[in-house]
Amino acid sequence: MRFTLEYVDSETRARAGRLETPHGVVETPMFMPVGTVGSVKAVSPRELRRDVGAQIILGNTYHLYLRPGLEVLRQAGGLHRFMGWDGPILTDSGGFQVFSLAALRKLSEEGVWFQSHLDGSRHLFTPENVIDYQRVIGADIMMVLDECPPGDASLEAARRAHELTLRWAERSKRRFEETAPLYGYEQALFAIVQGGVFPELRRESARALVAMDFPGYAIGGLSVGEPTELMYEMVEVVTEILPADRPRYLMGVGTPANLLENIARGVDLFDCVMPTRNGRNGTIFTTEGILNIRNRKWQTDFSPLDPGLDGYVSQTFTKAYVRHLFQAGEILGLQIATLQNLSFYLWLMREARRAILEGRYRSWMNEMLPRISRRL
Ligand code: PRF
Repeated sequence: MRFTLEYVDSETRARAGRLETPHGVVETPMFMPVGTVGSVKAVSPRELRRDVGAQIILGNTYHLYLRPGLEVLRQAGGLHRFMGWDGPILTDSGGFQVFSLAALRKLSEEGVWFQSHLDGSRHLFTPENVIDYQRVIGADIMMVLDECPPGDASLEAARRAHELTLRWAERSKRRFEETAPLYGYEQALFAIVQGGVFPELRRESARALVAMDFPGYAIGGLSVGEPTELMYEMVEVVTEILPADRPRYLMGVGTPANLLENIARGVDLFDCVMPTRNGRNGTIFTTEGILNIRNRKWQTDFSPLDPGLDGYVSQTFTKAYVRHLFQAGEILGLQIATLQNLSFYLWLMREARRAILEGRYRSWMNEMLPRISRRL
């Protein structure tokens, strides 16, 4: 994996880069659609590529390990082949999902015991075995196992989680170096910075992980209930320390405005369920603002879903028609809403990248923020 910085903005800390993976190039800043169980819900890989313009997607070790299970993925020849997506895949380690989904978690130095949210069966994730699992999945980019404390964690709780995450990062890296890819292409391992909302812990975490020399760094533990301003402050504190020549990935963030603000603070990669999940409940992101398509006010609005995007879905279907599909409980409504939202997120990243390369990121962002945050 190779990361090349193409341009760093002089007014903000926004960056434009190129991440070369065995399954293709990712132009940063970039948003990764979430394909938790080996499916970006309601969208086919061909649509993801051709209509949305996705360059990389995210999968979850936790879900894939539980279902379909690693033996199926191994026999399929990895997740790319299994799901028919031949672009890059990043997998989350499972740490975060264990804490947000599983029952009866028991955390120790060794790892985390949990009960499956599907059938209650008991499992242990360790820093070592989640590396092995991500080898089987065949992710281009794997993540270390970490502990993500809640947004209101005390200094003591945040310190304990950050220190455990550091020890786990060492063990992850060791296992990574002792094992080999299964499918003939290289995989990369990214570290995860923790430290809650405490600047000194964040600095400690970032410095220690940088000393371990990972090819990329994620910022975890944010957008977990803390005030937005604190999230921005923590990102700033961390990106100041992370090496300029490695990609930075802000996990699980966020709204379109969150993306632009964090790009300005030096983040290159994002993932979030917001465009897909919110789309399925009728919240549609457009170049004109955010609308709830179930609202009565769209009943006879025959304007395109998004006049500002030139894709098939944005131009072909009207607001009135998509509202009708939601009213009628038609599956097509979920597909259209998801495609529109992902197309919008990917468009936003392409525009941000262009503004960075043209040296006008700050003015572009200031003009864009009110437009994309408006409730229609
Ligand atoms: N750790 C991991 N995955 C994550 C997070 C984290 O802290 C977050 C927090 N926003 C989302 N996904 N491993």
